[in-house]
Amino acid sequence: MTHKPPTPNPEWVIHRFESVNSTNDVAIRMAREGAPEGTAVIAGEQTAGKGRLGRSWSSPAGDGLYLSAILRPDLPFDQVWQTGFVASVAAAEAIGKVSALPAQIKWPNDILLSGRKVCGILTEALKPAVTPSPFAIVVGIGVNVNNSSFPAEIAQKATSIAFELGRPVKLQKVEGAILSRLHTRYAQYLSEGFAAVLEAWKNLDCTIGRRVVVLTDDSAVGGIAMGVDSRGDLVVEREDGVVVCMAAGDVTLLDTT
Ligand code: BT5
Repeated sequence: MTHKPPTPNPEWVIHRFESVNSTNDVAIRMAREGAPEGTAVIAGEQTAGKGRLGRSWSSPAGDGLYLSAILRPDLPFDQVWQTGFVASVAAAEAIGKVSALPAQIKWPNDILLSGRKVCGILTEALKPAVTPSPFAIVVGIGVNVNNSSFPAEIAQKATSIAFELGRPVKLQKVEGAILSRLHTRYAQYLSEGFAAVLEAWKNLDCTIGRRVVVLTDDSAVGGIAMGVDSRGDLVVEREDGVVVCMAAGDVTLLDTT
């Protein structure tokens, strides 16, 4: 089967909302109803923005970009996780371009400016059984654009583009850059494969070589981040010399660069 790449930016078909619970939830509903690849949902505010693993994403009105894009790659379903890497490369490049600051990726797909989280990515997939084939992936991207403050629980680890630059930034500019880079990197992923995207990811990554603690539901693994393997797992050498591959988790960087 041949795969049709998404319509090129600016021809994404964008559905705009003032306020939604979650752009991912809206996009999932649209995907179930057959919305094609290249459909994007953008909201001015999310009342129940989602992070990974049931966590929440602070989404105040007017300050951030809340965007979900529907992709329908003609690829094996077990490669869905790779689109998270595609999106994180695209988001880091877009934020870097708009801000002219060095945006970096912390494994697996947090985007950081000055070591603080400026963007998070949540990828969700619908199997062919619940959506017209090929299956659908919803890539949710949240960017702190003009936030000048954050809820107390994230104040120490979050930042916005405007906060870093000391001046406001046009949301439209960030949106255009994200959609453009997402299109480019997704097209590259489809034509060249995951290795090319992973190479770009590695060039933006700030995790490898650092002393880390990786928290999962039931463990905390400390050591040196040695690399990312072909499955996207983080390879950590523990202090006792044992090397472990982490498929999921939250990384805390312990040393400074
Ligand atoms: C993420 O999860 O980072 C994925 C966030 C995805 C948000 C987008 S917005 C558009 C689309 N629609 C949605 O409903 N979601 C997507 P995770 O790695 O689990 O990080 C969540 C954690 O980041 C929270 O537990 C907080 O500690 C922190 N956090 C929450 N809001 C934040 C914000 N605005 N900026 C920085 N950190 C935040």
